[in-house]
Amino acid sequence: MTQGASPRRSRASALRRPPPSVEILDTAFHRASLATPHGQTKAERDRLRAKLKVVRSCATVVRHLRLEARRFAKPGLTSFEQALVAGTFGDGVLDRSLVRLRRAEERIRELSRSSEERVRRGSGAEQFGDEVRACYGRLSSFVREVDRDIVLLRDVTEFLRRRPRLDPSAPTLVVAGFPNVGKSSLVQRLSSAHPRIADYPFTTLSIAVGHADLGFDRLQVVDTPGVLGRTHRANLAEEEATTAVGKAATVVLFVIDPTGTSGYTLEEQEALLERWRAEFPRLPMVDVETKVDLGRRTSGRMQVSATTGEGIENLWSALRAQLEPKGELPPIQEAVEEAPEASQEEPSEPELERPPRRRARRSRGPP
Ligand SMILES: Nc1nc2c(ncn2[C@@H]2O[C@H](COP(=O)(O)OP(=O)(O)OP(=O)(O)O)[C@@H](O)[C@H]2O)c(=O)[nH]1
Ligand SMILES: [Mg+2]
Repeated sequence: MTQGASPRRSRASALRRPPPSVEILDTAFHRASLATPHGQTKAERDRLRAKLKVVRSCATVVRHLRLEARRFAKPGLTSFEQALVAGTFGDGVLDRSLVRLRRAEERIRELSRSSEERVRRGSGAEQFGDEVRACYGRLSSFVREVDRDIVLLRDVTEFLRRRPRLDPSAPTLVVAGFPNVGKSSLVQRLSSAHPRIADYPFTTLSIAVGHADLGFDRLQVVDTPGVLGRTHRANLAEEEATTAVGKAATVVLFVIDPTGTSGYTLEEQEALLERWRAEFPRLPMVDVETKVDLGRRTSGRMQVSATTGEGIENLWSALRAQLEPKGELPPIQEAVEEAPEASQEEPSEPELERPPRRRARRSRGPP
């Protein structure tokens, strides 16, 4: 299982590094210094050199700022990613940094325009030099003002890079429960994931995903860190798990270890299950007791063993019942109904001339 990047630790190490503005401005000024103006007279060349310095340095900085924010450009973060980031870095922190970066970009564009204009109207190498220096000075302060925002964006980008990208349109089973109860072992049984499994709490520190073929759909199976039943002072790993339950799950598989080997009592685990049921009333929650190979008991609840595979078929049936599409016709049904009409259409002239690959794709019906 992947270890979650601790934002606190990454922020501390970021403080030891030089601020991002140093590197960004170095690159911008270096690029600007490579300007080789052409012109008939020295005066023309001086003016053009000053103009190139102003425009290039500003453009390079804008490009850098855009790169820093590219992970958040359209289509943007999913609502689950937004909730994860808010839970870890604070509510609205990312948005505020993005706004400040956009404002800095606007100011730099304006600076570029006004400095270029002053160079156009000015005369003499000395005045050009003054304009360039003034522009560099303001550019430097604009970039320095967003140093903290750039560090934040880098931290968030790195944080998200270490988490799987969940497809928001695919059915998602979130496997959750107390620490050390056997969640990752079950995720391994149910999906393609190979999480880290160990006999101590908080082996899993951040979410991970595996996949399973439902026949009618591809299921995302999400492993989560353990959650202790406390209502306050949850650690970041616990918050991440709760966010996955609340924001990513189509169905939750709540894993209970009744054997005591996890170190947590049945009562505290059941209390968390009840709390979540009350908190997420419309979210289907399948509860299962695991480690049945260590001891059987009468509980009325489904019992499985991730170690021997006992009860896994039953568990799949219960999960399928929750995951199978209900109610409205799924989109595929509409496509089947529309298909005969579409196939009667005469292809137009240009379509007949299209390469075979294009035609083949058009004629392929729904599976
Ligand atoms: N006997 C037995 N042991 C199991 C079973 N499932 C898990 N275990 C053991 O329980 C311990 C914890 O398993 P994990 O799958 O890492 O539990 P987890 O809930 O993911 O733990 P955290 O990530 O720390 O929250 C490991 O030593 C597993 O080998 C089971 O069905 N039977
Ligand atoms: Mg685990």
